[in-house]
Amino acid sequence: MTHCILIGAPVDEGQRRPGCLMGPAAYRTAGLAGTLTALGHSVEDRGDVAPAPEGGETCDNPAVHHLPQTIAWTHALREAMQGALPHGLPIVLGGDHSLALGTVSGVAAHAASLGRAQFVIWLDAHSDFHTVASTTSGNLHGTPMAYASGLPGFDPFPPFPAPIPGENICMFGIRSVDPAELALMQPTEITVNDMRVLDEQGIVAPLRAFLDRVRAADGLLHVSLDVDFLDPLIAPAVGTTVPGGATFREAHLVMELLHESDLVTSLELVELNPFLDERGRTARLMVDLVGSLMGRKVFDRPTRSYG
Ligand code: Z70
Ligand code: MN
Ligand code: MN
Ligand code: MN
Repeated sequence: MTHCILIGAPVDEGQRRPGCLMGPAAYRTAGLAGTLTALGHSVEDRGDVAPAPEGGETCDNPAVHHLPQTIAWTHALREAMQGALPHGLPIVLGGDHSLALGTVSGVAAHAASLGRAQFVIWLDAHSDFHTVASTTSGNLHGTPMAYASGLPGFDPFPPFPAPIPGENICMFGIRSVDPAELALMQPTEITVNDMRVLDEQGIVAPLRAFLDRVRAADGLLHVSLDVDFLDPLIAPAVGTTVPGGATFREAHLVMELLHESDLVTSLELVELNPFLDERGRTARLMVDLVGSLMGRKVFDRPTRSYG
């Protein structure tokens, strides 16, 4: 039994397609709390976070938009995460992916305070490895992994509390990387399981390999699930669809393996745009995936032999 702490993060400023701010309400409407309690977990809904006061920050890159608002969210979400982590499993209901600037700051600061290593699994079509200086779209949802890696080029932001080493970051589902991101990621030790890797090796072996490293290091594990990790045919409610994403079965399998690992210490659901959904199907799928991550099984008998 896990104490789940729901944190609404109605962040919409990190991209240009309005609607992600409705994400938290859609997850609640799709029955997230009931799904968790039905699995035997306790649920505490802390409501929606409000951004900190804006600071009027500016930067040299004219493409960047909503910088002060994004920094204001970063402060508030870092605090919300740090406040929740000692009490249970935070499940952040986004909100576009710029919210991870704050949530990952919070988990990294928490891990550092415990003297434990922080690991991140990034389930996304995109690497989100731009800096404030390198982004050409100006959409700051494309930056959180570079921030968490401690890259320079985030001057207007608070310094990232405890940069996460590349060896501790594992990406899955990657199929859209801008040239500048590629150049920034190349020298890092980040494991990038792009769709080529998943097609050739399947998703199980690379995921197991990473989870073994988290366990060996007694690390904390943050899972960031971007809707566009999934194929747009099953998850249409997202502003930036990229064909060739994870299937229904692959996504549930990832969640089931994460459950069995018992290593996940925080989770965020990002980029759902309910305004683009078809009768709530994407929101429901995301809730079902959380169900698998939290222990739902089709057939609950130890018939499988792993390892
Ligand atoms: C592109 C950019 C992005 C998410 C789109 C896309 C970034 N690399 N991230 N959707 N989650 O604009 O920087
Ligand atoms: Mn605006
Ligand atoms: Mn993303
Ligand atoms: Mn994405």
